[in-house]
Amino acid sequence: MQETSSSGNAATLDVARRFLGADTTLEILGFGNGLINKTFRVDTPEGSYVLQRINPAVFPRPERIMGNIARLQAAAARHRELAVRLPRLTYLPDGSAYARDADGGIWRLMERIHPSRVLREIENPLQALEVGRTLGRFHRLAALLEADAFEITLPGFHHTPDYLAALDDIVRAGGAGVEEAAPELGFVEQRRDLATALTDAVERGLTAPRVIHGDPKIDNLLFDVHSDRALCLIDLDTVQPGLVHHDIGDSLRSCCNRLGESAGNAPAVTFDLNLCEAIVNAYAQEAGGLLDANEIALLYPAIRLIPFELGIRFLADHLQGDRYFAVTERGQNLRKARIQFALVADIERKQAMIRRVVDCSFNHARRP
Ligand code: GN1
Ligand code: MG
Repeated sequence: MQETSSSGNAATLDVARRFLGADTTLEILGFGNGLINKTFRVDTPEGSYVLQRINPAVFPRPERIMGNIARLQAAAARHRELAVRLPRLTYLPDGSAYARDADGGIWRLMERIHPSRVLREIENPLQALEVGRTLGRFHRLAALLEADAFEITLPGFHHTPDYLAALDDIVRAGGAGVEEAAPELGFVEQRRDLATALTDAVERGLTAPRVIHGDPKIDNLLFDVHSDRALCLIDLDTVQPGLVHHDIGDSLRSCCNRLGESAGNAPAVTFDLNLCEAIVNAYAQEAGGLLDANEIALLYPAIRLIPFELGIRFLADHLQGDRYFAVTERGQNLRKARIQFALVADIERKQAMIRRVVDCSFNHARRP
């Protein structure tokens, strides 16, 4: 997470004091690069925290998030051998894990994992290995839990056909921007079938929901400041039942695009096979045993699908006037959509090699 300069307002201060005590000296700063929630850093003489207002327009039942995080934390505590670190929550004096503000918004206060750093891009193979290892560990812990015991925090999240249907509706309604986006809409049109790759697989019983992270992009993995070791996956809002394929696809679409999600120039975007190999290898070493042959066969489709889905989400949001993903200027979500689609195109070019990486990694990991 990177610090920004905006400071907290009176309401933010009030909420922070409810968690930390009315007399605590504290300093509040804007914090992080998240696109959905409002995030602040709160420093007190005793410690440093992350304070977040969960975006109620995105998460219809934000209190459910806190229940899921508590369940995951309890599991991490029961299974210390897996050494999955999660940010600790601070509770209100009445034992509640969240505070409600005058507008009904929900806030939470968490430990700031410090010192730590966020990588702008993966710098070496060891860091890539850490990405795969950390996600694999997280999935091993999550696999010990009943997916049904976890609440849905974000209905329809990673349900690609719904995102495609929403885009279709927007296009059908017409409006400014649709014409300009013709090349991107054409790109989507040519790949319409891809949207159902994972939902169909679930219907056919080829894979099933487990507890997942939901958003394991590179910004959500904290690294040690002195070494290449990963410390902790953060941003647990989307911990809910989903497919491990969603997480693996999301991690790879984020980490293997070295130019990042906002790269200025879509044609230059590529999917880095070496990074993919290191991440998938480490993941398979850690969690390969969780996936059966059908699920392994679904990994390439998932790696192609998740950037496609995110591209559709960015594109739809652009056409709707940037209501969901925060932007600093008009056109940003369209450019981000182009970048995701450029990534999809490169993944398609590298299909045979990606499939080979997946097969070798998982076969190797499963050999006794
Ligand atoms: C959003 O808010 P943030 O930055 O953690 C989004 C993810 C996207 C990501 C793209 C709840 O995550 O699905 O992959 O942006 N989260 C939600 O950067 O929609
Ligand atoms: Mg998030």
